[in-house]
Amino acid sequence: MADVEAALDQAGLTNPHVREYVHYWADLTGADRIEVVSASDDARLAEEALAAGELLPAGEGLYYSRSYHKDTARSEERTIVATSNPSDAGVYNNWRPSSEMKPLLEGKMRGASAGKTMYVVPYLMAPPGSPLEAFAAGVELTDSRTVVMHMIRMARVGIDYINELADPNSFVRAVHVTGDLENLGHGTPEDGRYFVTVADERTILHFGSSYGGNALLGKIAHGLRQAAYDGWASGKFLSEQFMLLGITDKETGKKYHICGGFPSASGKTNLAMTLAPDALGDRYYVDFYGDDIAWLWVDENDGKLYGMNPEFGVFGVAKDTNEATNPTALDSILPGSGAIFTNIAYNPDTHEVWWEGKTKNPPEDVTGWEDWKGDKISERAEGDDSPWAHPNSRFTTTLSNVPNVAPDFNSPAGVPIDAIIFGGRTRDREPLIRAITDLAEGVYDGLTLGAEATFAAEGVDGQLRYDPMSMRPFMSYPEGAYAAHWLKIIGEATEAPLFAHVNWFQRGEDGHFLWPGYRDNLRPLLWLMQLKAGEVSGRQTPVGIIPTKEELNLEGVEITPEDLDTILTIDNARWQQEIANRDVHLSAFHDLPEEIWEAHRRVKADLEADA
Ligand code: OXD
Ligand code: MN
Repeated sequence: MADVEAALDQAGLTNPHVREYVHYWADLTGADRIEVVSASDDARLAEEALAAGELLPAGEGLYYSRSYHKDTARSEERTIVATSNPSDAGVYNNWRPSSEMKPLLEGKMRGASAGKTMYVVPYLMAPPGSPLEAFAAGVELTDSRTVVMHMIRMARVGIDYINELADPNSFVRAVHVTGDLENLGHGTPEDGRYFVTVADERTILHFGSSYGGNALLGKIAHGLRQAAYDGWASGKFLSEQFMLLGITDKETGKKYHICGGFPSASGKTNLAMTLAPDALGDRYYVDFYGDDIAWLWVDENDGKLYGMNPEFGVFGVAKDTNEATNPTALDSILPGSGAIFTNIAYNPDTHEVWWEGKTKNPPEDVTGWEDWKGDKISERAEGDDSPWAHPNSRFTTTLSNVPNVAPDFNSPAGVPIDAIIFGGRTRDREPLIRAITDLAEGVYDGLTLGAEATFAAEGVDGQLRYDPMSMRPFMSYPEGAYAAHWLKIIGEATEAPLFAHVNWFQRGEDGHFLWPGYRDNLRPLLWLMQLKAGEVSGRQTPVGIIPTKEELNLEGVEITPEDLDTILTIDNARWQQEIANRDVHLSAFHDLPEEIWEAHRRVKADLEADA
């Protein structure tokens, strides 16, 4: 049994509530040793992890890890939000009573860390001094050293964050126990994995995974699910799966901040880290703030809407990250950056790494190369063309490694938000950009965000898999209340942000993408800022304002006049089909505010009138 007192004393951990919490879980999980961690322990932890074979060297100051082969992604079916109030149940939050979940999780975790070290990871999901700091502190207990190293990159980690809390009892209790990964019955009726956020007790209990999305509890479980619940319960803020970037017009000196949500595989990280297209680089500069989470609030003094990224790092999908799609991401994982790669292909002889899309073709000489499972490429059966890297393989790096990280990314004040964008992924119907000036219509647009099914098995062709505000897997309270909370928070701002819906993915009949995408995606955003500044007026349509051809800055873009017409046109018939689908989608949410239904009816009527 661990000597908890001695470990906490030695680390100087004085917060009595944290001490009590560590005691409780050390006893319950049966961990052999307790170690309190700060970011400054990283180099030692890395040495230990390399010596233990948990990490492998991937170049100077770079690390490679593999997770268990059935443990490579977030598991939405095993993720639960529990509270003591049945009316907290929504459509997506997979609500269960906490009276059922807590004993179940305690049962699974009892004795499950025997023989292991329990690391105590005090963290802050906010720049220190943030007005939302009271919601940002947490202490993750984990029995995995690689999880600790990921946490050090993804959150601000250190003992001072919890010793010096204004309210010493106000921190998220986040317990992670890996479990016996090979015997958890993944995907069977006896599946033993449970990822539970006990939201009204600010307690997170995750059992049965060591993969990032399930195990780095500061990020999704706290940073999104718990924070969304806290934001609603306190009435103070929103927590959304949003990227956040800044655009500076060097000519005028004006700076704009845009945040927004994109369903997965819709290019959110690439947009967040984008650079200005070459032709516009002399005039515009793009600052990176965050690629995955934004907390939004209205400042009590100036009444403006502010946003900040609560994270400290990037846990990015590696697949298709390359010089063309995301050069800044590549620069953030160079030797010396401390980046950790997970589940990509690895060469133990040369310490090189590779993933699909890093280069056009995989390394020609396959000597030494292993796929993400550790199987030798040279020993693959004839015709085996399965990916070398897992499609959800990742790189983990700190924000400060990103070359265009905003100079004020760590500022406690956050940044004023000029626009909120939603990015769908649809092969037709959705124009390049449509701006929405009305708050309820903007929120309605976010609630009807989605991506089209990528292959037949996932859904019906042309029909969206709705992903409201890109929060479907992270919703922690009912959708009707969620919409009302959005209307309340944004409605309190003295200057409403502009909303917009963007789509980079329209295709021609032969399947080609109509818009070049990537760095050129900055162009519609520049138009949006001009619209906000009253410099352009666009063309009003039933579903928002779209740019005229003349208004979009297309200097240096290769696009045919026909393709440009298509991405700046509203296909009324397809839109009316979509409206019928939205009727069904929105009807599933109880207590949806009347303003949202009104917006829906207004858009529907306008489309009918315009047909
Ligand atoms: C996610 C992530 O799963 O950000 O969305 O990792
Ligand atoms: Mn995400």
